[in-house]
Amino acid sequence: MSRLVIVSNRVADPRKAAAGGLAVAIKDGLQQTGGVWFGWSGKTFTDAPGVASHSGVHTQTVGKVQLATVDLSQQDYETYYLGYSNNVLWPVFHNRLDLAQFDVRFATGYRRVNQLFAQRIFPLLKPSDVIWVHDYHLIPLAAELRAMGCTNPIGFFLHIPVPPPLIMAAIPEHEWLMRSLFAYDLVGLQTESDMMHLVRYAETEAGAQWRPDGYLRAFNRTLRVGAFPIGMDVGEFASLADAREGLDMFARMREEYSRRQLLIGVDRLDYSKGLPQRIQAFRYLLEHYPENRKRATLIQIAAPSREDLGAYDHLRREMDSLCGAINGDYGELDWMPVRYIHRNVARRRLPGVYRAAHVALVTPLRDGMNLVAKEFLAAQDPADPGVLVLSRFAGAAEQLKEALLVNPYDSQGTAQAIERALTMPLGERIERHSALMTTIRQYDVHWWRTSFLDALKQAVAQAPEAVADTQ
Ligand code: GDG
Repeated sequence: MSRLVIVSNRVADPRKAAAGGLAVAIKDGLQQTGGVWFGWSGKTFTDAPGVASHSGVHTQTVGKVQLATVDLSQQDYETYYLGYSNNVLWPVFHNRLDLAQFDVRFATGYRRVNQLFAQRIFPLLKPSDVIWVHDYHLIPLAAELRAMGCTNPIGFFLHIPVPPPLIMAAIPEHEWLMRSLFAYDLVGLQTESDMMHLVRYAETEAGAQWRPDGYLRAFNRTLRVGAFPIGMDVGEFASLADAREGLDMFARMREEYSRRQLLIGVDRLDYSKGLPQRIQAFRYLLEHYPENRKRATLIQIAAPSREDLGAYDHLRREMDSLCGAINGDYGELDWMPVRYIHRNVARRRLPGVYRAAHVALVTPLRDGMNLVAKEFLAAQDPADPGVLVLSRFAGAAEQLKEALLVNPYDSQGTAQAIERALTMPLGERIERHSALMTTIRQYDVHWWRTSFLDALKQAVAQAPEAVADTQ
């Protein structure tokens, strides 16, 4: 059986309880076949940048898995990670051209780190290894590996959305990025609409031919493209919910909010998540449906994220101000509308918080998938479940059709949906929840991993020439 080599920006230690569903799924895949998980250590050093100055690979072995990491120079961290990954690709792919900072030094650093990764991974590879690269930090990695002579099967999964072609084309290096993608054998995206954006981009900007069986042909290469909506590990989350801390948390929340209806939001503090718009919609609810005053409380957990970036600092101040204003304007001595927590909450407590909530607000302005939506559903009591209010712009909306879908830019419409969720009869709640659970169980994270890897094998088995010949 081929070994699996996972490459991602960061590596999670699968032994740690804090690791989420994705780490669990990857660990399962790696444990089955044995393999390597490669990424940045999270550490930086201050020497001059450049390949020669980088220290070696740190390795440790966990069962059949080798964890391999490299440190980055401070300059590489600033240009590859903060600069190109999170100040160019993240905003543009989430349709936020206004926040993108195009700077040629960022692109240079991004390429340099992808080359560094390729140089460090290449000696670790065996001829029969299957390589699976994750996310926007590493788009050109396969091209760099191919340039060194790597002929292994290489798949890529993009965890974030693909923007419409004209938005993608605003990136000065978009042609290079696209050409780099064709060095993979398979590119996996979260949704059908992401897939169509990529195909339309490749057709119009690179003259690609799209075959209905899922292959794109351009740059003398054939690339298989598919939608593989990421799922969660329902079983892992259920056992977390049944563990002592999950149960304790649930009991404490239910007691604390016994006379209230609880709404929950759990997000990284990121401008893609629509947090200010969510507070505004909740404000609209209190203004126009006053029966919710002194009754509905929104707990918003906003885990700190990418705090070295200016846009995130701006968002933090905006949230402080909006939450302060809603509590100041509507709060009473014995009730505050919003409990805003700008801290990381331990993962083992999350299921208890989700389960105590009557409504979850998952209202990103744009999202690849959104696993919080699925976690909330998995944590519910099937006999008395809460209701999911979900943005139509989350990738999850393509799958979770029985949620109450909203346009997060529309405060009035979102407030109406929240009101509907808060007053939904038990029968309808059970019906919707049960249909949604069928979907998340069927398309869980194990389905995601195996269907991606099967498609990668199949894509490689179809030699490019053979595909081209059949055209
Ligand atoms: C990217 C894409 C795509 C959140 N707050 C805390 C906490 N979390 C956990 C949640 C969930 C995870 O973080 C967030 O996952 P999402 O999918 O919602 O969003 P991103 O972090 O933006 O992830 C996204 C995903 O990749 C996977 O492909 O779905 O679209 O943007 O698991 O529970 N966990 C803990 N404390 C917190 O305060 N422990």
